[in-house]
Amino acid sequence: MRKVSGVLALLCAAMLAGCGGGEGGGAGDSITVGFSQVGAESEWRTANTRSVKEALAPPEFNLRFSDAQQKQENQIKALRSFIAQGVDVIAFSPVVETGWDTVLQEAKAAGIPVVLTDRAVKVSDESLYATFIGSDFVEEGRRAARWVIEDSEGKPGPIRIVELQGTVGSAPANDRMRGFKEVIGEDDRFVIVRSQSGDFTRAKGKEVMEAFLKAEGGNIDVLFAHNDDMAIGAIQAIEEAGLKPGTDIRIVSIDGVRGAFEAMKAGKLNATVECNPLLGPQLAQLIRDVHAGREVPRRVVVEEGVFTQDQAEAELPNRKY
Ligand code: GYE
Repeated sequence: MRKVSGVLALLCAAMLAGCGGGEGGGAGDSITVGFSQVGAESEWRTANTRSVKEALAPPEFNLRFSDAQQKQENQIKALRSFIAQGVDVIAFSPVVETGWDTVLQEAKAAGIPVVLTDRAVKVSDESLYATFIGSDFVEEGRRAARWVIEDSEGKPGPIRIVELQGTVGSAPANDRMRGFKEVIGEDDRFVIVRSQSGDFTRAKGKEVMEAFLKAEGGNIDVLFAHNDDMAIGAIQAIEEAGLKPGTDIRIVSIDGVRGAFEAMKAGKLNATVECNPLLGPQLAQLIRDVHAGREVPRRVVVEEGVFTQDQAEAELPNRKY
């Protein structure tokens, strides 16, 4: 099916005809893309949405954007509606990893190629999507753990860690947890005493941290948060409990958004592992390629690093998200 639509796309291009999105498609020869976004849960997501919208702009693209508000059922509905509209390409960032087989089979049967962006899926048949562009979340978890180990040099055990997980069942929560555990488990001074989801939001991060503090008292050495927003929420909870975030409790999170750099500058967050949300331009290129029937790599990994407090002030003006 994909091959057929690729050939058709090439034919159309050769004829300079306006293939657009077929009946439901856009004007002229623009590529109609149905994009289903996770939601607006974090600073990362806001930057990602902006980047996608900027890159998939007219006249080249005709973007149909849908916000799933962190609910898989909304995403499935959006994908079905894109299929019904006969868009040229579907792109989406799946809120959770499993439960996509049926709707992706429907897209395949309709000859609409699917590009995954940001988060991965677990499906029985790999041919259900053309390519996946996103970060290596397992490696991000490992990086956070390596920072914790470095930061704890010379300290005796037990070093008590609490973990704020991302959305239950999401690729970044599953993978960051796995990468972190893998590395931290190599040093027996460390114990993860509590681990719970804060759904990648500030409000939930604060709420769950309050519960951690209540349960553990002052007996927490390190906080590992799966994203900066939850860390920022937790920082508030720590301050309200009369403790000093960044000092009494050492904190590392993931994303590297502006809010994290500001918190580091203020001495309240210790380190952030970069996760680049500016996927728009690379996504646009993959969509062009897939639409034209060109070969694309199965997996495109985004390059990123780690930043610490001492770098925050100098790096802040360079941050683009
Ligand atoms: O880390 C978090 C967002 O999927 C990589 O989702 C993304 C994650 C990101 O809500 O802030």
